Amino acid sequence: MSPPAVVCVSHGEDADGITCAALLVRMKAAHPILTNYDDLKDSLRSIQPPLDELYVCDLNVREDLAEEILRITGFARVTVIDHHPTTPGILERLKEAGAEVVHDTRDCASVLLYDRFREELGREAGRMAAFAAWADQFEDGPIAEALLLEYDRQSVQHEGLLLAHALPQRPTKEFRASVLEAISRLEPPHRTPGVPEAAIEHLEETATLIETLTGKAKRLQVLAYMKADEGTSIGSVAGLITDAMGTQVGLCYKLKGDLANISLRSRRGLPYHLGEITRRVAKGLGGFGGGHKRASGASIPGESLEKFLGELDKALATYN
Ligand SMILES: [Mn+2]
Repeated sequence: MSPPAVVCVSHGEDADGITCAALLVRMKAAHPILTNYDDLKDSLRSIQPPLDELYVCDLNVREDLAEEILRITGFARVTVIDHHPTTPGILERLKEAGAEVVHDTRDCASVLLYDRFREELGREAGRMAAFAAWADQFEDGPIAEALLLEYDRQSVQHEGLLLAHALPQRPTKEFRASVLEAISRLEPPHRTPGVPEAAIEHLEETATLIETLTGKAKRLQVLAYMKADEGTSIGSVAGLITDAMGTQVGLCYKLKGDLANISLRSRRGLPYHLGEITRRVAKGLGGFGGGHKRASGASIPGESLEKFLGELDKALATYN
């Protein structure tokens, strides 16, 4: 088998990243590599010549990853499409090395990708990007807002949310690959085998979880937090904590070796940028973190967890 001419490395854990990969499969017959932040460096390292084009989608380009991408610009055309807040200077360096960078923190990556390749992809592919906008909670982005006017709003919303609920329920390679393949054929998610069932299962788990969180989470001034139970996603639990506890911010963590992996979610309409605050507090404690306005994450030394909770809560409280 000859090596693929076009490769897409995309975030494989949610609808936004998978949709980016699917649209590139459709448009460029790209070979998709679905990855996460733990495997991303290895995924990029595996990319060797000969290659015509590389797309990196829905992935925050950190300093150490930029080096790998710069290496690849030496032998292939590179396009980065992302919406995560990025350390200043990194994207500029990629551009100087000849990479194309499509970056805007206001829209999801699928919508940015669709907007960039609108002509080639065509109107029906835009519907898939619109699903991703709902699933990724970027339906109010400037491009997404206009795009959503083009299609039946409620069916697009429902299809997008089917993906949002089904994907965390079936975190397997096989399921993600079948969703990717279906989107690349522009099939609405409700027709993809297993998607509606997984979504309903997830909703049931969510309802049960909200009922039990009330007794488990601990409340500080602005945030409430808890340790994750086995097998739950810290991101979704963090979001549900704000629901169950009525707090502005929810935090859920897992201990992995001597590290604490932390996920945070805030309600809409709050004045602060959760990603910025998370980054600052995590960095001060010898870890790293960051993310979006209402969703962020951090990885810090486990022994600093108590301190992290206190400092973060204080930083949030002084904003109010
Ligand atoms: Mn995204």
